[in-house]
Amino acid sequence: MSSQVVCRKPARWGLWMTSDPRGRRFTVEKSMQQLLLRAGFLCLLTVLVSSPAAQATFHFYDISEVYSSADGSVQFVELFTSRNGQQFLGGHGIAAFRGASSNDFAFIGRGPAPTANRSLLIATASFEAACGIVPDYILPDGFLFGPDGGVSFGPNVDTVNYTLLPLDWVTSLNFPGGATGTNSPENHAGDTCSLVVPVRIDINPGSDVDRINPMSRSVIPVALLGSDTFDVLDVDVTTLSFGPAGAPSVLPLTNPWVFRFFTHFDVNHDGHKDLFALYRTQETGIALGDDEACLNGETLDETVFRGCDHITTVPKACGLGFELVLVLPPLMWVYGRRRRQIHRLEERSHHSSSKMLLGSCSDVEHGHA
Ligand SMILES: [Ca+2]
Ligand SMILES: [Ca+2]
Ligand SMILES: [Ca+2]
Repeated sequence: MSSQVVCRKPARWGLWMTSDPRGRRFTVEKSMQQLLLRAGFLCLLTVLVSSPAAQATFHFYDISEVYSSADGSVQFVELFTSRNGQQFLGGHGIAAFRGASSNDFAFIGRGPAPTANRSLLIATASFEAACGIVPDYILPDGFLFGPDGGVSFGPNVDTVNYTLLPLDWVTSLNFPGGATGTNSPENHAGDTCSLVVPVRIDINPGSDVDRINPMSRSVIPVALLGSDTFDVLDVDVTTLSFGPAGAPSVLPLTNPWVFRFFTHFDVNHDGHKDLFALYRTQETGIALGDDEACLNGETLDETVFRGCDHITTVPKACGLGFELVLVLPPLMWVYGRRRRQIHRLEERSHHSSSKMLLGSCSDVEHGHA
């Protein structure tokens, strides 16, 4: 006869306390279903405790790369983490220090996610133009100290110290370890770039309106401007390339005669000789909507440089800027020559008519006489 259960209450794990009609108390095993339910709950609890979401924080980011230009206008700090759930940056920040001086930058709100094997790029406003990728956060100019100093992330997460921060546009400090290597900033999206020496260029020199019709069959004049710190004689002219597609110069810059008489002169009259060259529009890769075009090149010691200038792209009907510069002078010359010819013919004709008139008058006078 099976016992009739009249009351139940928990005894210990896996057992129920029960009693029969005579009041004798004993324990029985729980049903398998109840045991599975309890085991499932424990598993779920374990998973929740050990899951990345439960570890969602910020402190697994480390400082991975640091750079500053000599004037402090182009600086960046790169962070890296191999873990997910590190986007909770709000309330934390980066501090640059040197002796008793320090600069602070605070993150606001959450950072971008996911974070596993991603970088965060915190850079000055001029960084994008110098390197070509968009930083995740903007630092004020001169944030990092140099040539010696340090950076910390946290507080109390990661701190790096340096004695000689590279300022050469080529190398940066990489951490952990602080080794010097070619700069390689990377943002959260995974975009990477390398800083290059910035130089100045002038597209359509002497003209404030740099209109370019991308479909034009003409050429675009570009002056690479020399300065106190940049001598265009140091340029390896075979490396010059203009526009997104890297058009080569139409002028043979390696020809000493061409170089001396057509390309190497002071275009903007500032006392520094410049390097003038022409690039075929359709080889530049400039497209409608582009608002900037850049000239890339290397110096003879293989230092990479880049200079950019603003442009306005226009459709074919409006893109007459440089074409008119080329076509108008000969047209004006032909027009002027034609006008002079007509004027001379008119003068001759007027002179002949006057003579005839004078002759007939004289005949009349003689007739009267
Ligand atoms: Ca890097
Ligand atoms: Ca210009
Ligand atoms: Ca000049």
